[in-house]
Amino acid sequence: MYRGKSIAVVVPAYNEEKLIGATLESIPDYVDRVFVVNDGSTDGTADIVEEYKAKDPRIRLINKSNGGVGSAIVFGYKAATEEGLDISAVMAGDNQMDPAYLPSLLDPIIDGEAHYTKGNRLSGKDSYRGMSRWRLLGNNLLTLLTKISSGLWHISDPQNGYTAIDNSVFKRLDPEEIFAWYGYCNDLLTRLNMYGFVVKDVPIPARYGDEKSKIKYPEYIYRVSKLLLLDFVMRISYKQKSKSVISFVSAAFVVAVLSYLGILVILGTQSVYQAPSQVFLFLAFASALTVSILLVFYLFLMICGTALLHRRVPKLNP
Ligand SMILES: Nc1nc2c(ncn2[C@@H]2O[C@H](COP(=O)(O)OP(=O)(O)OP(=O)(O)O)[C@@H](O)[C@H]2O)c(=O)[nH]1
Ligand SMILES: [Mg+2]
Repeated sequence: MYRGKSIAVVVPAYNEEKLIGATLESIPDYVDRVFVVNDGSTDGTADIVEEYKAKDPRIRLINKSNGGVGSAIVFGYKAATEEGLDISAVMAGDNQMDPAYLPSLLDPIIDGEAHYTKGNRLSGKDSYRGMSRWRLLGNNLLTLLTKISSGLWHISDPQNGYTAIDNSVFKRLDPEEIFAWYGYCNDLLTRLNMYGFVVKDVPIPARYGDEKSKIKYPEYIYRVSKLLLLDFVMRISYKQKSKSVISFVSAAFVVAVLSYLGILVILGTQSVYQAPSQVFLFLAFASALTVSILLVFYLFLMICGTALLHRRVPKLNP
């Protein structure tokens, strides 16, 4: 228990025989349950976890067929909610997450400031030390794209897997909808914002050691870019149902119509008011064109979104 709340740690592990032991040893005493999700490792990961399980009754090993890191984490979240634990944190099986920072992820949830917290390695110069230049560049680019996709403008380092979620919030999501592969963290951010849940960044420095990343970059770039685009459309389509978006679009439509009417009036009276008409004509035309382009873009998104939502209807459970 930590500050009166029961804590689960979900450990996704795929071929982590080298580092899974160190990861499990480092999990703090106040953690109530540890769910190691091993999906299809071909090395000795499962055997090592079994050894630790015999010594530490908090550990539960979940073996499943390989479905990607996202699906492994969702499996862990499901097990934790089924066992009635209050909060689930994620600590990867490659010992990249420093347990000393776990309280800073749990506190905002317990204090009612956030439903989901995540580490941020981009908060200052010292925090991204150890990250290669390419990774830093990629991370910054993904930060920008995820801000646009998810609408969470205050969030950086979306790829950070060191997170914690309020399990009462997880229960309300549709787990089958969450992206199964590496972009799961970006997808979860979009869904949480879409439903109005609060996400908070916690500065946590990067920790790199002997681990080997399993990410294959060409596949990663293709699949995650596609996901970010689909999530953007999904979010906008979902939000369009809200009153504020409908009134914003109606207001934009009125501005466009009035601007075009203004142009017609100016053209009609041009011979009388020759001098000022050029400026007004230009301003009215520019505003009408801008608003029209935005409206066309918006309608295009709506059409795509409607088609998309037939496949992936976002649901929020009561
Ligand atoms: N269960 C399961 N775990 C996975 C899978 N793919 C990756 N993982 C685990 O998820 C964690 C994170 O994966 P990494 O490949 O290290 O990716 P990352 O930590 O986001 O990126 P790096 O900074 O490059 O290490 C590791 O503990 C992996 O063992 C998978 O398909 N199934
Ligand atoms: Mg890693």
